[in-house]
Parts: sequence; structure tokens; C-alpha cells
Amino acid sequence: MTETMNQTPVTARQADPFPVKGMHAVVFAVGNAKQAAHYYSTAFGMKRVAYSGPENGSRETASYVLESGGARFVFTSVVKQSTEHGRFLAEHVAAHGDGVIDLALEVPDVRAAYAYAVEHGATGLEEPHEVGDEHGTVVLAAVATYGETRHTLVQRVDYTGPYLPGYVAAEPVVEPPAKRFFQAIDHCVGNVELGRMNDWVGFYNRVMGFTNMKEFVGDDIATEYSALMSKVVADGTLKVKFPINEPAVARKKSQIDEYLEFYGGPGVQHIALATNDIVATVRGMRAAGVEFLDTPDSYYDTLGEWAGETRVPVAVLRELKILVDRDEDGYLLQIFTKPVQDRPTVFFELIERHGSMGFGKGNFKALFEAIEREQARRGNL
Ligand code: TYF
Ligand code: FE
Repeated sequence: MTETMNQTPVTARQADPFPVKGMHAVVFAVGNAKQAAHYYSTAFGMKRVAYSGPENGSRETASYVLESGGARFVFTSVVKQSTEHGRFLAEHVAAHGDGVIDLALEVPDVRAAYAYAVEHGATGLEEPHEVGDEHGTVVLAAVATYGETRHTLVQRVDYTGPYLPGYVAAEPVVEPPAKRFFQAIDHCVGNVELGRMNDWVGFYNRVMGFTNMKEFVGDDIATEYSALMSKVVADGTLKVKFPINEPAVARKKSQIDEYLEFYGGPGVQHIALATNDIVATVRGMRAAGVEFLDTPDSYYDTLGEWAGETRVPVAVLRELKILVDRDEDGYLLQIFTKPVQDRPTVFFELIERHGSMGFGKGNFKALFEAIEREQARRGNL
């Protein structure tokens, strides 16, 4: 008895094999980074903070860094291709349209993290190396994940610049909203091919020591509503959460199949953004022209019966088409944008959590009916 009690905490306190500090940035390769920076400034309320381009020594690419609280997006375009990197970006945009090339993670020790990942089966894309400028030094490395997506590992040694070496501070595109629309990246979702979800979950288990969260979408929900299967992996502190979706063989063409067809393979499906005032944020983003998925009125007719009291009156949830989910830990409010480019690929989620650490499983029926209405409008169902 005493022995067990002495041993258990030791196991529980075992050192995290792959400590992470959080998401460093979501990096997008796009056709026109200047206009993307404008859209995410005016429609998502983000603040441009840094820039790299021909004016400061980057002849090949232009990159804009935008922030909203702790959430950081980078938009990169090719100005004049001259190296392999430029070719990769140009071919990425040609093959996939605008999309995410990098879910960059900030880690305390890049060399240790990279060695652990590669030892456990990750494909190394960039060996650990130091980069510096007048603002200090960072250590960078990169490993491959699903599709053509990568995880750059970033360690800020003593770096005080606006983003990474090579970037200069930039003025906001427009004055950001008085109250920011969101303050963090809540989770980043990947779509992978049929039958590959468990492989990629295993990849994060092995390579990053991430563990599975309790919410998963299995066969039952998949065939009845969602046409997808999904599991979530997270780091030990739950700061980084990566749901992985695969298509389910259901009655209808899966929305994941539609993504894979139009993206041309696996990739990032949606980025969820944490807000503490989803009502103000949805009002602000709708006013700026962002399109959200519709939810039928009938969803709100029965909402009170199962969702219980929430911070926001049902009438306001109904007006703005915000979804609610509740579990034993609390509730969450969420809403999904329509795809933000012409291809039916990448979209965003806004999420306001009140205790719940779930992902909105209770909304799958309503949510996936809405997604299928959009799929049908595109002729892909
Ligand atoms: O991240 C999640 O798992 C939730 C649920 O197309 C979800 O946001 C999964 C797939 C999808 C939309 C939402
Ligand atoms: Fe989500």
C-alpha cells in the first residue's frame, strides 16, 4: 500500500518528453499576402506587427505578421522566385490554393525537441540552427507532419524582435478594434486520408509525446451525422490541441473528401480562435463581411431544454447563429466561418469556453447539416 502510494506520484511527475510553450504561429502560403494581411486586419481585427520583403532584404518573398493577443498568423507570398524555398511556396499555392504550411511551436529547447522527434520517427526538414539579428538569437528546426504541412520548432534564446530575425516592425494596416476579436489559438485541425487518422494520432503520441483527449468522434456519429471520424491529441499542458479528422464512408460524400479533393491532399482544415466575447466578435466580423455557417431556427427552439443557462440569452445566440455545447465540466459557445477562399478548404472557428474542454460534439448534427447544405450549393454532394 505504502509502496504504491510512493510510486504513483513519481510516474505522474515523469518529465514531459516534449515540452512545448504553445503555438508560435500559423503560417499561410497565399497568392497575395498583401491583400491577405488587409483581410485579416479589417475582417478578423488582427494587428500587423512585422514584415519581411524586398524593402528589407528579402528579394524572394513578402511576409506579413499579424497578431490578436497571443494568436499570431503569418502570410507569405512569392515576389520573385529564386530559390528552392520560393519554388516550394509557389508550388504549394498552385497545388493547394491559399493554405497553412506551418503550425509552428514554441519550445524551450529546440535541439532536444528535434532530437526526440526524429528519434521517434519524425521526418526532419531542417536541422536545428541558430538565426540572429540585432534583436537577438533564436534556434529553429522543422519536422514534417501530414501532407505538405510542417512544424517549425522555435526557441527564443534572447530574442526581443517583433517576430523572427529578418523581420522588421510594421505599422497596423488599420486601427485594430478597441476590443480584440480573439486572444489565442485554441486548436488547429488537420484533415488526413481515409484510414490514416490513427496513424497520425500515433505520430503525435510517439513523436511529441502528445496524449489523446477524451472527445473523439467514432463510427456511430460518423455514419449518422458527421461523415468524419476525429480524435484529438494535446501536449501535457493542453496549450496545443490538434484534432485529426478522416473521412467516414457514410451515405453522402464526406466534407473531408471534399476538402481533400479541392486542397489536393491532407492539410489544415480549420483554426479555432479563443474569444471571451463571442457575441461582440461575431457582430464585428459579420459587419466586416465574414460569412458564417447558418444554423436552422429549430436548433434554438429546443436549446434551453438541454443547454441550460449560458452567459448569452438564447435570442442573441439565435440571431447570430452561435452554437452551444455542454458537458460535465461546463459549456462552450462556438461558430464556424464558411471557407475563407474560393476553394472549399480552410475555415475558422470562434470558441468561447466556460469550463468545457470539448470541441462541440453535441453540435455535430446541426453543424454537419449546415456544412452539407453548403456542399450541396457547391455541387459537391
Ligand atoms: O475541432 C473540432 O473537432 C470541432 C468539430 O468540419 C469539427 O470543431 C470537426 C470537423 C469540422 C467542423 C467541426
Ligand atoms: Fe474545432
